[in-house]
Amino acid sequence: MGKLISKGWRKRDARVIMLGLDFAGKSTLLYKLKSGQAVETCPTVGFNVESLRTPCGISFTLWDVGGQDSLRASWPNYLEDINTLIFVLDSTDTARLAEAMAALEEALSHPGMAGTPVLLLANKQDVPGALAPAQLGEMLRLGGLARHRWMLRGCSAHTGQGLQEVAVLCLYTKNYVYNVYNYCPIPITYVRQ
Ligand SMILES: Nc1nc2c(ncn2[C@@H]2O[C@H](COP(=O)(O)OP(=O)(O)OP(=O)(O)O)[C@@H](O)[C@H]2O)c(=O)[nH]1
Ligand SMILES: [Mg+2]
Repeated sequence: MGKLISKGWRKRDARVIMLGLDFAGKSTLLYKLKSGQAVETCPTVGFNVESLRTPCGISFTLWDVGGQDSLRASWPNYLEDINTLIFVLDSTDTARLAEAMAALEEALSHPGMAGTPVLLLANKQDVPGALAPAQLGEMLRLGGLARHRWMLRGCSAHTGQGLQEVAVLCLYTKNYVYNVYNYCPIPITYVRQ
C-alpha cells in the first residue's frame, strides 16, 4: 500500500457532496471554484456537478445538491460512498441557523456518513454583520459532529475569500489514496477538467 501511495495511485476521483439550506450559496461556490466568476444562480432543483482538478493533479467531483425544504428528503441518496461532506452555512442568516444545524444533524445520521470528514463553510463573510466562523464554531461543537473529523472555514463565494482553503479537502477525505508529496500548498487555482 505504501508503494501505491508513493506512486500517487488512487482508486478514483474523490467524491465530494455539498449540502446546506437553500440560499446558503452552494451553487455560487461551485461556479466560483469552476470559473473564478461570481455567477448569477437560481435555486437548484436536483443537483449540479462539476469535475475539478487542482494544478497538482488532485481530481475530485463536486456535487451541489438543492437545499430547499422539499428537496432535503433526497439528500440521503447522495450520501453513499462519499469521501467528504461540505456543509455550507449562510453566516448572515441567524434566523435559520437552528434549521441549518438540524439539517446537518439529519445528514450526519445517515449510515453512509460514518467516518466521513466534514468541511463546514461559513459563507457570505463579505456581508457586514455576518457571524464570524469562531462564533459559529461555538454552536457546532455538540451533536453528531463530535463523531466526525471536521473543520470550519469562513469564506465568500462572491469575493473568493477563503476558497483556496477548500484545497484542504484534498487531504481530508475518507478512503482516498493520493500522493501526499504532490500536494500543493495553498494558494491554489482550480481548473476545469
Ligand atoms: N454577499 C454574498 N452573497 C452570496 C454569497 N454566496 C451566495 N450569495 C448569494 O446568495 C444567493 C443564493 O445563492 P445560491 O448559490 O443560489 O444558493 P444555494 O445554496 O445554491 O441555494 P439552493 O440551490 O436553493 O439550495 C444568491 O443571490 C447569491 O448571489 C456570498 O459569499 N456573499
Ligand atoms: Mg443551488
